[in-house]
Amino acid sequence: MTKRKAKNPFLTRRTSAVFLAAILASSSLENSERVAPKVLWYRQPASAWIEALPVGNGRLGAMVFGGTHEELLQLNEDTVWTGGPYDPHGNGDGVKSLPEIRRLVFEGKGKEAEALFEKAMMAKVWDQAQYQPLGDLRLTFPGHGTITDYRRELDLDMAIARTSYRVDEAGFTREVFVSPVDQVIIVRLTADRPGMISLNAKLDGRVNARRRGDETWMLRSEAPATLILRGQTASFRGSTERLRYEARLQAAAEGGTTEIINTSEHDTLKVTAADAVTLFVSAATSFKNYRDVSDDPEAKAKDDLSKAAGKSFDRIRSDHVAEHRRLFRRVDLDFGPTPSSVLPTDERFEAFAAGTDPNFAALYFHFGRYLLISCSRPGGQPANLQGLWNADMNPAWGSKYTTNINFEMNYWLADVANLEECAEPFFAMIRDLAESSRQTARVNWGARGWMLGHNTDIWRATAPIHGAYWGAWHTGAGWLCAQLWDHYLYSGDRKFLEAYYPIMKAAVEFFLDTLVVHPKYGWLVTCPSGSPENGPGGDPMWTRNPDGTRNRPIGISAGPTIDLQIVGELFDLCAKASEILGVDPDFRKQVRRTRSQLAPMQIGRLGQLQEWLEDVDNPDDKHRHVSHLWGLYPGTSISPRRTPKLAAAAKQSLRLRGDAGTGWSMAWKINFWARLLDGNHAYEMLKRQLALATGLTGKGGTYPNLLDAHPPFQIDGNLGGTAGIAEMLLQSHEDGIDLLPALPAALSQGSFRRLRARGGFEVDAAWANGILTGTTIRSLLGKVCKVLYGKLSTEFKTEAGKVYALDGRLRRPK
Ligand code: FUC
Repeated sequence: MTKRKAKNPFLTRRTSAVFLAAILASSSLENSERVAPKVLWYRQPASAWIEALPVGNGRLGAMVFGGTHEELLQLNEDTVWTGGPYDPHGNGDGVKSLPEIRRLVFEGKGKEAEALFEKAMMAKVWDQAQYQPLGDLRLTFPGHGTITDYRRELDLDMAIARTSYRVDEAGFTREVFVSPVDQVIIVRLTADRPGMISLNAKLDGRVNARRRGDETWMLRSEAPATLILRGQTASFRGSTERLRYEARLQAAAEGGTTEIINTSEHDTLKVTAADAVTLFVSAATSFKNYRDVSDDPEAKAKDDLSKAAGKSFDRIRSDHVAEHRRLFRRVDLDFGPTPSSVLPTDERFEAFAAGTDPNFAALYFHFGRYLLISCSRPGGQPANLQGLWNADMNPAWGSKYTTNINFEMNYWLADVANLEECAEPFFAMIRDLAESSRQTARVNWGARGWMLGHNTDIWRATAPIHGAYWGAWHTGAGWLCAQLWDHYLYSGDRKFLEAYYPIMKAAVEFFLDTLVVHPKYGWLVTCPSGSPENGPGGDPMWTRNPDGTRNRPIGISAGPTIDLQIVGELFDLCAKASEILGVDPDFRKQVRRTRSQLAPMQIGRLGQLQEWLEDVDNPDDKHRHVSHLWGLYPGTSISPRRTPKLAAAAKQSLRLRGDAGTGWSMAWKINFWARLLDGNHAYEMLKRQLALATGLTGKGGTYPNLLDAHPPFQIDGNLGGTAGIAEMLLQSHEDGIDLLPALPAALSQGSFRRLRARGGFEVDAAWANGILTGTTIRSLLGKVCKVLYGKLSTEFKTEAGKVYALDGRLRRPK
């Protein structure tokens, strides 16, 4: 370890051996099972958000900076959004203009078609509500001098952020976690000698300086030693009611004195000379559901706080750790020890890039699981563009739900990483959207059923926004249904299928009512639609005019490839679901008949899979969306084994698009290459994704805190990248469990435990020198198990609950 330069206040005298011993000691203390410690750690506090560490219980979250003289926790609650329930629909004549919009599209008059779409179909306001920060908790520590032995870490296995350091002879430790059991944020401060903890704590709300919004907040205090932050978010045009929120901070000090200091500027909670202090933060809003904001934030926040304060700290902590581990410890994965594993997290990027620290990819995988567990739990809101963690009053893209890739990507890992509970908020949101979008289906399309464009917000708004280039695409409901169906394939949960079949059926009904015959080809197509955020010409068209306006291709089109894949797979899965459930035989026939009339995928002049019905792909188009490969991943209509020609064309499209990209785009490419069974190329994408991003450069990569850089930040890259690592090691969308289907040479050693496969199996596997050494398969549903490894395959009957071991040649030991 290098010594810190003198100007750095975080002096440290330890050697790397001591650090290693400390890590191993801490890991063996609480977790003897761990192969390599699942810890992010740093030698210095976070100087910016991209270095701070996220903690959360699905609903409440904090970014922890780990300062020594001052600590900052940026707070979030997942229902703090601008506005309130609103009707997003505009005054256009929607369905009346539909035939004319279609005529213009089919006649190649895209510009006119976009203009009419925007006049007839757009939302009242061409945007949606925004996700907002709750506020800040600031702690200052009077009397702290020079700091030594500083260490800051995020223990993924305990879901605890820890900061420790020495001031003179005294050692200080601070732990922060958000309990899913007790619904509070906990900050626990201790020292290794008595009477050493003195602090001032402040809560702060936010007001939007840039937009001069009408949000308000105020601070109050009440006995016993409680600070209260009470506020209301800005109205969003069209909403008649506004969201109210409240956060409460209370301290339980052991020894010393605790008081509230009231000044004209700010009420402060002051603790002096305590032996230890536990801070409790609770928070709640008036959100009941997307149509109702009549809840009582004060009562909820008080209740959570008083319940938690009545419990011992040790009990709160152990309940928290046990609940986190229930999910986190289900799965393990390791790519073998490397000397660099002991380095601070921000120093491992270099070794990973150099190829000497492949196990950094395992840490990234565990962090992805940790993030999903921390930002998406039953009863809460699903992970938005930033998961749960947003410190900005004007977050990029509103920190909303972008549904033409990002929202769906957030949940790709849920089943394979054995975290199906974490997808519950995703499923619940789908239920809401299947209700709220019926109006959009009716007023814009004159159709039954439900549909979804490229964006929604907490109020489940579904009228098209941004402009026709973005908003004309409308097959999001089909995509969501494909992920519902996939969950059924993993879980075999018939009740789930019964509950969601009506939603799948309603998504199909929308397309039965809106697909039209293409006048030139005679096939059924969607129209008007678009290939998400792209148009013929693609990226090279995005030039700027002297007056500052931007040129872009025309997006509106008929039957873009992604739509044909999504609608085709939706029809297939709905027909299968009706068969399994033994319902709707006539409807099933109609669905299958209509499906057979859909336009097929096309291979174009460059050998590429065409993005549109016409062969107009620009070979120089490097656009980050690769929507026409939806059928390769997450869809299943393109496969190197079943449809080799389409797979070869998909590969050519991917080559033309190039390897560059940011955030989620890179994560998607990892999954694409894994599905194309090219592990080395998938790993190349992972290397680009896991390259250190030190600032908001726009170049993508990963920040020092391991969050994904899609400047500023989007969680989809983390969660989709995690799914991509699993996809290299285990696939199950074809006929059976495919072991190590895209194993990169760089990950030639390793093992995983309890990844899930479709058909109801949990799979363990180990390999060395790039070759499988054995696998263990736990049958959950008692189905026949087919296993593939390279050219080897085997098939056997199973009993639910039983475990089956195979060697590296897929033989059952005698
Ligand atoms: C889509 C993407 C952007 C961004 C945004 C949230 O518009 O094209 O890159 O991820 O969603």
